[in-house]
Amino acid sequence: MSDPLILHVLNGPNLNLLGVREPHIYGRETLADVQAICRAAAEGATVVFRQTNREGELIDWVQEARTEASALVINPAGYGHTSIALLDALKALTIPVVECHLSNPAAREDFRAHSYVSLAATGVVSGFGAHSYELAVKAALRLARERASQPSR
Ligand code: CA2
Repeated sequence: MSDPLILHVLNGPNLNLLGVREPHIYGRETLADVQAICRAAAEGATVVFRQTNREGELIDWVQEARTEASALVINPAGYGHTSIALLDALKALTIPVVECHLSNPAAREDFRAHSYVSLAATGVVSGFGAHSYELAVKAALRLARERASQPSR
């Protein structure tokens, strides 16, 4: 039997405030609700779900995903627009990486249109509120399954 898939879902700064402020942009769901959505979408795959307000901690977790996870979903929040260090960490990964956003940053302020994380992402899901996470989890696990079924080179 194939190994069970392990999905890491990482969340960057201020996402702990979800559901508390700016529901017109980010929706009414809390981060706990988003976590439940991810677990339901993962259909039995192990989900490691984390949030941090610290750039270094987020980078430590990306490095951990490199060796521990079958795929990564990351909402880098503000660090997606600013952090070359986060991009460097993501570039070291060989697993599928899906960038996920609640809002559609490209339709907001100009400074949100650029994402360093996108340069290392396999794909991006944005603009669907908490549903973005459901789509991102399913895409990441599908890519991980495809990868697992390919003969290793
Ligand atoms: O749409 C997204 O998911 C974002 O990653 C959210 C980030 C923002 O900087 C990105 O451009 C797009 C902001 C996360 C802050 O979340 C809050 C939630 C509720 C209240 C205040 C902040």
